[in-house]
Amino acid sequence: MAGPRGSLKVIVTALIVLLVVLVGIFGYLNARGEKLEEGKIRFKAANEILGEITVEEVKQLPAVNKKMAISSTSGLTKHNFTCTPLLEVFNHIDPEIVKSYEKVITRGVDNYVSGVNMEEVLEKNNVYLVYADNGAPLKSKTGTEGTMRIVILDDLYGQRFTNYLVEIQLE
Ligand SMILES: Nc1nc2c(c(=O)[nH]1)N[C@H]1C(S)=C(S)[C@@H](COP(=O)(O)O)O[C@H]1N2
Ligand SMILES: [Mo]
Repeated sequence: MAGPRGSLKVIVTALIVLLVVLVGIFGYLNARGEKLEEGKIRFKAANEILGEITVEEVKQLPAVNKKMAISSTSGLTKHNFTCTPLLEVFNHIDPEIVKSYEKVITRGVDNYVSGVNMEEVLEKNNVYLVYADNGAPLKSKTGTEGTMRIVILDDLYGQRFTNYLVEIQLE
């Protein structure tokens, strides 16, 4: 029967089980919070999530085609992008965004980080959210589903063009 030693065992076992369950729950919540999928962009300010948009929703916004040649290490590549102004995307999430923040920090699924100023976003014919090139949907890093990228028409080189875009942090 459960003497003093027996009940100590029960308590210790119960505590271990409780700890394992808690670690599991926190691990799960954390992994869920961190998991960013291509084909979807999360908008964040400090630690607050302002909203999310999928490539299917972006396709419903006013679309334009933009021709451009990009200089990169792989040489000059010719593009005909199908895109929507990043400004339209912000206004779709919340029209207050463009008034409330100055910096737009863009992050790819590979953790590539770049950015533009809100002033550039407000310019005509400059910052676009692209989802197709030469008539074909942009391929994700793994080459499977659709993805999105930021393109800045005024930039001669492609360094600031965040591919595989998954997150936009506003400051
Ligand atoms: N996510 C992500 N975006 C990125 C990069 C990267 O490594 N990862 N490289 C940048 C650089 S240096 C250039 S020149 C262009 C290259 O564009 P491309 O992928 O169309 O060749 O993407 C930019 N965007
Ligand atoms: Mo580059």
